[in-house]
Amino acid sequence: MTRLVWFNGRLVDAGEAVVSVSTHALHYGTAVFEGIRAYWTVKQRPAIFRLREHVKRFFVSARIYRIEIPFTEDEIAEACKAVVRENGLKDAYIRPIAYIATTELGIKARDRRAGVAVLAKEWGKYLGEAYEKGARVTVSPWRRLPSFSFPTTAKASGHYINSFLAAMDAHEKGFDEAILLDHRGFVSEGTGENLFIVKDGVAYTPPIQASILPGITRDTIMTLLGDMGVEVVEKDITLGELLSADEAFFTGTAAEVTPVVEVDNVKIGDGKPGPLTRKLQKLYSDVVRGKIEKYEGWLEYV
Ligand code: PPE
Repeated sequence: MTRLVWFNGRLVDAGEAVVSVSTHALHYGTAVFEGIRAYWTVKQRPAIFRLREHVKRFFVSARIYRIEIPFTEDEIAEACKAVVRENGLKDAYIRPIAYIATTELGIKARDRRAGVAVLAKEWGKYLGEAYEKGARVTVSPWRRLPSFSFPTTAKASGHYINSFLAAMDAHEKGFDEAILLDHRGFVSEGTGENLFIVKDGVAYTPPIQASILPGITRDTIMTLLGDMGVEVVEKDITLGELLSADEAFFTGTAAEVTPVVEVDNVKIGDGKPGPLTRKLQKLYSDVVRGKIEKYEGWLEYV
């Protein structure tokens, strides 16, 4: 992480942005967070990609969990810009987090006021070489929890204990990433990415009902596909459909567009990143760097 962290309303040295070991969120996972990227643009200035949508999701996640953020959406958006600007970053990964700060033990927090921090760091390719070569993934033995267990549309820290298990399992087995199925057995998403498949020129992605996090990158890609004249269908995807796809790729703020070329050693298509995936990778990277005027509305300059 970088030197300056926005912590409860002001920029402080990272060493000062610390919490007590009694913090409610540490014991019970009661925090919500965001992952946002800033990119160095053609205007020779960094811009934050879809900042407003991320900040909005942050507040919705907090509202669902009744975590009381003592700041406005504008203040958090400004904090995101400040950590990029004041740390002198060009490309940055920004991580706002709001956590139940009470140090009183007990699940039922009487005081649900949040501590809030916004961190920033430089974060290259999320899945490393897989961005170019394509990811080799495994289907996790751990399934996504259903939306009747917790609100899967919220980006809450506690939810990630499931992703953690799946990611560790995949890593130990020598894969780049895991794909999780939902409780019914349909394809859900990666540990930190949404998934798309392409079959006969049509793109498919699992629906909200498949316990996915409704990704902002997923939304971006659906818009870009639509504008390219490619049909996108949200529907339940079976493992068989995934394995017989022509192409597959992950989307996410951190992962951007990362090809998936193998699932449990079965090649997807010819086992190389597909042509539509490549095209989207390039287009996404142009869009976030402000190279395409049509999509500049998604950029908020720092
Ligand atoms: N599903 C999950 C489970 C998820 O964590 C992410 C983001 C997505 C889908 C894609 O959402 P979006 O970023 O809005 O397109 N994962 C974040 C966390 C990565 C991490 O390892 O930490 C991210 O990409 O920032």
